[in-house]
Amino acid sequence: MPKQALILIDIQNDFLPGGALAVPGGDQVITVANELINSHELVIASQDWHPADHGSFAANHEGKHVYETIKLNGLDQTLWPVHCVEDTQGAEFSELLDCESINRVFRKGCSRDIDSYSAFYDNGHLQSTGLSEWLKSQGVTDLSICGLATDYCVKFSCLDALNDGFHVTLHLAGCRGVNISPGDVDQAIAEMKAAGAEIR
Ligand code: VGL
Ligand code: ZN
Repeated sequence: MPKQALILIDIQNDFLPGGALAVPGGDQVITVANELINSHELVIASQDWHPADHGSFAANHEGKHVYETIKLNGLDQTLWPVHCVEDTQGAEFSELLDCESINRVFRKGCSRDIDSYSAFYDNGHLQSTGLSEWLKSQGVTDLSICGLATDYCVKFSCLDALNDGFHVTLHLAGCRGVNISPGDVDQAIAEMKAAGAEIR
């Protein structure tokens, strides 16, 4: 028997207009997310949750700028503005999101020395957040995914979900991307589709 769950990726204040790492049109995903919440019995949310000294922040690397790429413990790392610092308002879910209906939250990016775009594994695939194991323990087979940002956390979450054997439907109306380079979002969608995601 198939069993469905909804995964809301990083619908947090810092990724919304006015936030530290605002995704263009990011606020437009909220109504779509709330509709999807209404049509799913099991709802999971990921939360980008960084210590203030996180290695993905340009401010923590002297002379480095936002959007530059560095090596962080051997991995390519894009540098970001300080965002989603643990226990700050920017890390909280939007107050417009129907958070009462979220069954479980999985946090990621909590270790200083490695980033975690995916809600499932860090960028080095060294550590699991526990999400995959938990979904399997609940008998979940099919995932609906929406949130922020299409070309980072949504993409890597989708790819990991497919890799772990889940059937994935990506809800495009509930996603927005950063597009540091024009075309990044389109390329991310193509990658998810090629990996087996159903695009809706
Ligand atoms: C994200 C960049 C840095 C995301 C998180 O949620 O897509 N992007 N941290
Ligand atoms: Zn982050």
